[in-house]
Amino acid sequence: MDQQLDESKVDLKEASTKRRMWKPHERLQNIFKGNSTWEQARIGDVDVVRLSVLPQGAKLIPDSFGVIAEPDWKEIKKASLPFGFEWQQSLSGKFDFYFELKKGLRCLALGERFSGLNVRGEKHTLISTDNPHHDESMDSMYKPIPFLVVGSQNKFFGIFIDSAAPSRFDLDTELTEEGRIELFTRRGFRVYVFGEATLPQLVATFTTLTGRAKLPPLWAIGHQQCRWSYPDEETVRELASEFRKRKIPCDTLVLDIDYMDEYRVFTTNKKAFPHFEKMIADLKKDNFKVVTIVDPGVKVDETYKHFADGKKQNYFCKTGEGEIFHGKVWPGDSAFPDFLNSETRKWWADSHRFYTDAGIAGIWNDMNEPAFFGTTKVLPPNFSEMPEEHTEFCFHEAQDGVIPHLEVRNLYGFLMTRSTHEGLLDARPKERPFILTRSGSTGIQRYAAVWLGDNKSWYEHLGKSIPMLLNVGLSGIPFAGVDIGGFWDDALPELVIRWYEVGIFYPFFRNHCSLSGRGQEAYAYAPNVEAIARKLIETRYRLLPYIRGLFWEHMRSGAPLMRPLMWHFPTDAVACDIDDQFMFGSDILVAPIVERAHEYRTVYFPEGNWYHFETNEKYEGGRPYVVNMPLGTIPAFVREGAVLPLADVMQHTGEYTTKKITFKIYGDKASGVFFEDDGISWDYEKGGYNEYELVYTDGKFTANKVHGGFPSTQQCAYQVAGTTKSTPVTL
Ligand code: MIG
Repeated sequence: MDQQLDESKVDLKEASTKRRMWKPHERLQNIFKGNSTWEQARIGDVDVVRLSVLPQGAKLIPDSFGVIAEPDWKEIKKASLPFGFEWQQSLSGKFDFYFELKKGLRCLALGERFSGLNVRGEKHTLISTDNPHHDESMDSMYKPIPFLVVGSQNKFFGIFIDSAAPSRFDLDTELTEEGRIELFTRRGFRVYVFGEATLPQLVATFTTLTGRAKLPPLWAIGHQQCRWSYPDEETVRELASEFRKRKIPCDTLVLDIDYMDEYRVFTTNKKAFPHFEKMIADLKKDNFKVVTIVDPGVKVDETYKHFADGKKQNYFCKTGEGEIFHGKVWPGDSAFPDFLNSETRKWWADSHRFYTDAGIAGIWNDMNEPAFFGTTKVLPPNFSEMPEEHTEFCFHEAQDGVIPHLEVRNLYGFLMTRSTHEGLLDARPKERPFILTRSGSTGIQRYAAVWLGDNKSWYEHLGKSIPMLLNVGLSGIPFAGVDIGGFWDDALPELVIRWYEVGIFYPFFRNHCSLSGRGQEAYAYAPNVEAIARKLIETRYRLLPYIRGLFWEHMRSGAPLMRPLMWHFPTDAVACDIDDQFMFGSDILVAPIVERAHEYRTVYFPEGNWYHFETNEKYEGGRPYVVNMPLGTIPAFVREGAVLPLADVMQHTGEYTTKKITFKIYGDKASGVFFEDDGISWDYEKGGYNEYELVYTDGKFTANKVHGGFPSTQQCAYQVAGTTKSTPVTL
């Protein structure tokens, strides 16, 4: 069977006819004959209307894996929706949504897009895709999340299509002030329309509906080092000893595909890693966690336990003829677990005992779009409706019967990761699991951190990481980052330093690169470069108490850690347009240099006063400044009125409690939050944490205990920024 789309086989005539059907001014006839209902609920501070659509012939509205909240829905006759929102079915495998998109309204979120912050004026196809060439002409990426936010100032609306099928958003590309969404499905689905509300309210409501990230283990927000690949035990041990010897802080070493026996998941390569468990145990003594990659493709090999088991139990996706579907990935011909099947998920989850027994701390799920070699475009260019049957890919057993892959493709990575999450939780119920995933869809934040896949060691990609991560955050995912230094190509030292300057503010903080090209570890360069990298990584560790507070805030409000300026300054038109700066929580403005051979950049300061993180120089808000930022600058400015909890430098988070926390005060009147718990267990869910409100006024500092439930051993002090005096504080 043809497993990859062959573009040479595309019928051009048919393609052009179908393309002509995409005319913004022409609407095709509405052929809908199924059932639909409107309901309304109040979620948080926001009114939400939901439309449920069951097309003719479809059996049921499939369970949503993304939505977890069940508010009190009240049926209504007809909803009055913002923007003249309308919907219809124009082909048996296609639904259309139309809405006005008045000039000046911004479009945000939509998961992972190669785009600036405002995704307006573009077409966006939402189908999970492994395309390692990130450039302007690419469309789909790894994480499709059909949640669109539209608005400006304090008035935002949201549209969320709760369907695993592909969709295409046209956000006024024709400049007719109209938005259109096509959803390609034959199954039932739901659409949620939120608003109006402020941006924070909207994200709070969306994440109430689709869930929030729990607190990550403390170690997982420290420095992680990865490479495709550290090929053997010796290299991995050497890596660990270099970090410790050179005093470059690091918590986690990540093993890519070469730890496996010919890329068979749930195995190790005995030649390259003869003492795998011993190696992990030794690294543990040295306070390193080890994370291993796990891909979904299971090598087709009757003598391999996981293939044989999966085959026997009927856990793999099938072809149209009912055979096990084969796709080519690292192990060669591979079978793909059907994660829609709950028994498959359980089997996959349980298989992780292999890793947990060996002492592996966390799991990295890659290739779970799922990727098939050579398929960088999943939908053919003339795709205009969901075909009734299609054989390019496989079939899944879903609730409503056997269905073709494209209908549920967007769920594949999500369900794989969810299963991994269950596996780690089962094996270590008392510990917060750490999972990293490349693909994911709505709600993935409940299970994993994400990174944005195969970027390049390009300044362009360094710059793009900011708006891309901002939109990922607005889509509900707080724990995100990109490969520091860039994945493909050689990273020269200047780029790596500039990348660490930004990367210390990524919620997920990992240096990773491909096998081709030079290494880009913080110590892979000359000593002066290493010294700068060390300082930046140390700064990340100093920021950990603040970062923990931000994760805590996310849990309670849904707020991402990285926020566009408009999150806090919605009525400042200049701030709203900026996406080469961002807020890291409410107190830190990050404005990095993302170009080669630049030492100055313009920084726009929103209202208030701001202080350079390193020099404490003061900047008045409401205007731009040209700021000198030589290589190695920490590109951060602290808001006047903030109290930042900062830790002393440590080599890994195992030392966290032995280090002093300093509450750094900015301005005469300042306040902040300090959160602490054991950093690993679930006790915080039962009250086992401390939360303090930090207040500085009239020259007096107080830490008010808002919640006490954790026996702290932390040594604390406060310090007014710009002075050197540190005054002990007893909490
Ligand atoms: O086809 O496992 O995005 O981080 O190093 C490449 C090898 C497969 C893609 C991931 C990348 C990882 C690499 N993987």
